[in-house]
Order: sequence, then C-alpha cells, then structure tokens
Amino acid sequence: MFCDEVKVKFKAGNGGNGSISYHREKFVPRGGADGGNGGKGGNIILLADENLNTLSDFASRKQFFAPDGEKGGLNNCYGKNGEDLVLKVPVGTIVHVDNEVLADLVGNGDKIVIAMGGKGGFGNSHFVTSVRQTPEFAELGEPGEELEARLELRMVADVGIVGLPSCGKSTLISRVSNAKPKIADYPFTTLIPNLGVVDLKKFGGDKGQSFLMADIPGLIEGAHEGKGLGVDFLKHISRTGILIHMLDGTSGDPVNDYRVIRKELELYDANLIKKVHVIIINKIDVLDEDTRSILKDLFIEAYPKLKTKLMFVSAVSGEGIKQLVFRIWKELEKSRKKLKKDVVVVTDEVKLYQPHLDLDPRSITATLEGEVKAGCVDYLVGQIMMPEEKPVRQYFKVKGKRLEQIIKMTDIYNEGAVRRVYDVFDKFAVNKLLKRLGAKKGDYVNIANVFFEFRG
Ligand SMILES: Nc1nc2c(ncn2[C@@H]2O[C@H](COP(=O)(O)OP(=O)(O)OP(=O)(O)O)[C@@H](O)[C@H]2O)c(=O)[nH]1
Ligand SMILES: [Mg+2]
Repeated sequence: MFCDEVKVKFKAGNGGNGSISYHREKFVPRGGADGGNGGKGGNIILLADENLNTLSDFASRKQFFAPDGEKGGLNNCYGKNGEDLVLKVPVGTIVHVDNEVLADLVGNGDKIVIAMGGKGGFGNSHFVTSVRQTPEFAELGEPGEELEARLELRMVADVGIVGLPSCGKSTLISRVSNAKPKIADYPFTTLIPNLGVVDLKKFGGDKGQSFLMADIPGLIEGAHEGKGLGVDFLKHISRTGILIHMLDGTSGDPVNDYRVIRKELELYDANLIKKVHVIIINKIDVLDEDTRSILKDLFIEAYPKLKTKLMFVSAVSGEGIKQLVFRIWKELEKSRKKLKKDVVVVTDEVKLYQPHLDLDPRSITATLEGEVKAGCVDYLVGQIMMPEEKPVRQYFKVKGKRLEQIIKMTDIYNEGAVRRVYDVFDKFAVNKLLKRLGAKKGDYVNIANVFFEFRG
C-alpha cells in the first residue's frame, strides 16, 4: 500500500513521580528524606530512512505512545527512564504541526524529536535544605508532550521521469536502476511512485557515482482536472533536481504528446518545465532510420530551442541508455555546483530539531487578563483571604517554559509542595514582574491553568 499523507497523534512518555520516603534504620529514630527522582518519559523521534517509500505504517496505526518513566524509589533510587520510541519515515517526509512546517526530513538519517518525554519529578531528598530537613513533598513527573501532526511525503529523488501512460517509464527505471516496477502494455500499470538507485559503475562509471531516480504514474490530458490518476503524484517530482520527459516514438504523434504533458506540468507548477533537462524518444528499436530522422525534424521544427535536449533511446534493447545515464549525471553535477554557489551555509550535520532549546526556558512573561469576582475561580491554591471590602480581584497570567513545567510537576494538594512554588516565584522574579504590572495582595495568578494567590 502506498500512502503519502496521514494525520498521526503522538504522545511522549510522562516523567515518573519523585518519591517521598525517609531513611529507616534500627536505632536511628528520625532518618532524613531519601525519596529518589522519577525517570524521564520516552521521547518520540522520527527518523528518515532511505529504505522506506511509504507512510502506510502510520495510516494503519494512527496513534503512537512512548513509555513513561518509572517513579523514584526508596533510598535515593532513581526511577528508570522510559525508552525513546524511534519511528522510521521515508526520506522526504515533511512534518506539519498546527499548519506550520516543523521539519523536512530530506536526508537519510535526518531526525526530529516530535514529542518530548516529560521530565522525571525530583524526590523529596532533592528538597532538603538547612531549614527544611525532612521535606514532605516530591515533584510529580512532567506530562509527556502530546500533539497531532500531519506527515506528508514528497520523495526526494535526483531525477524524475514524466510521460504519458505506456511510453516506457517503468521499463527505463527497471533497466537502469535496482527498482522492480510492474511493466505492461496497458495504461496506468504504475499506480504508485517507484524509486530506484542508478549505479553508474554498471555503465562503466566510477565507484560511488550514483543517483536516485523516480518513476511516477502516467499523466494524460486533463490530469490537472483529475483525469486519469490526476496530478497528485507530481508532488513527488516537485523536489527532484532534474526531470526526464519521455515520449513514445511509436505513438503516431510524439510532438503532440510532448505538448500535452508540457501543458499539464505547466498548469500544475510552471517551475517543473524549467526542470526538464532531457527529452527522450523511446522505443526506437522498432523505428527504422528514416522514421527516427523524420521524428527528429518534426520535433525540432516545433521546438527549435529544445534541439540539444532531445535524445533517442530504447529501454528494451538498451540503445542510447548509457549515453542517457551519463548525460543525466553531467546535468546533476552541473546543478549541484550551482546549488553550492547559491547556498551560503552548507552543513553535513544531522539536523536534530529540539523545540525546547529554542527559547531561554527560564524567561517569563506576564499579562493582566482582567478582573474576576473573588471566589469564582475553581482551582485555588493556598490560603485565600476574602475581605468583604475587596470582592473583585485582578487576574494575571504568567507564562514561561521552566516555570510552567514546575507548576505541572507540583502536587497542588500538598502544602509543602505549594510552599516550594512560592519560593520558585521569588527565584524567577515572578512577584517583581507582577508588582510592576500593578498586582495587589490577593490577586489571582494563573500559571499553566493552576491558580495561585499573589502574596506580594
Ligand atoms: N519495443 C519497445 N517496447 C517498449 C520499450 N519500452 C517499453 N516498452 C513497452 O511498452 C509497454 C509499456 O511499458 P511501461 O514501462 O509499463 O510503461 P509506463 O510508461 O511505465 O506505463 P504506465 O505505468 O502505465 O504509465 C510495455 O509493454 C513495454 O514492454 C522500448 O524501448 N521498446
Ligand atoms: Mg509504469
């Protein structure tokens, strides 16, 4: 099955809770806190693999979960980390989240952390200070990231072949590469794109000279309106460096065939025309010398500028194929050199996208959201005094990666844990910022959907 677009849900593992425990030993009446930290939740990673050419594994299973981290143990024992879940995708997979492109995995081995596992919670031993010898709280594990992404596959081949059905595209790719597509004399034999590696060594070239070729289903007049198999597959050659436009020398009117496909390409994306570097007339094994030369003249008469792009081949007998392969190689080298000139920064590093590292995680922002009647907020934490003379309070929202993470990891039903949050406010200068915005004692502060009282 072939699938080039799919919506998938990802849920990374939750961090394990930190543990609350105390050292116990014979004859030692009150041991210190020794609750260990929880383990980190597993990440979900997408890894581009050149051996795949479809997203169908994702279409049949639309949800993926990474394992949670284990909770911390007694005696300062750490909880085990949840293992990362590595999902292989075909090279050329574009990852869309909220209508934005999060990553474009164009190289073999490119990877992205699509959902980050939650941090493990600190055990109570982490919170021991000189004034807090036996903390009675620990952090909860952070929830793992959860999101829906749209995966779209746009194959990244060096060369693509376009043409009418039955002109011999699949025969060509099966002759020059390792691809094994179905070949038959009826139209639309090819229903999904085929990818193959062309190794020039087989044609007398040097070791290591190779390129990737894509064969897509045949196009017909009106494809842009959905006729035949439509133009959906053209997206798979929209990223190829160069295109081969193949014509059937036995069709009766190859010049008109050329015009038809050229128009369809143009209607889909005018840039595709610029990518056509070679026009090949196939099946010359059944054409005599005279017919070949008439065809050549007719073509050049209609398209004089394309004279140098025209080549005659037979995918079946092999005539002209070696010249074609080396011609494509030369064209690819030219376009690679051009690319090098155009691109200023070239890195060979594996791209690893980590959204969490983008911003300084400790920075915070605060906004005054409005006023609320005291008592109408559901999740109040801490002791709220509700003086009669001040029934309306201001309501602030504070945002910040690390701060929100701490809140999410706080057991809000545990007094000690909440007290620690107020210490954290001091550390992150939350109070200072709120004061500057005009906060008064008793106002509400919303962080990660938990409400706190502003204590000044
Ligand atoms: N005589 C001759 N026949 C050829 C040549 N190349 C392909 N054919 C024949 O043409 C027919 C169609 O070939 P395919 O390779 O399946 O054509 P295609 O362009 O992939 O067709 P679709 O997948 O339907 O778009 C088959 O019967 C092939 O054997 C050639 O060079 N000479
Ligand atoms: Mg085919």
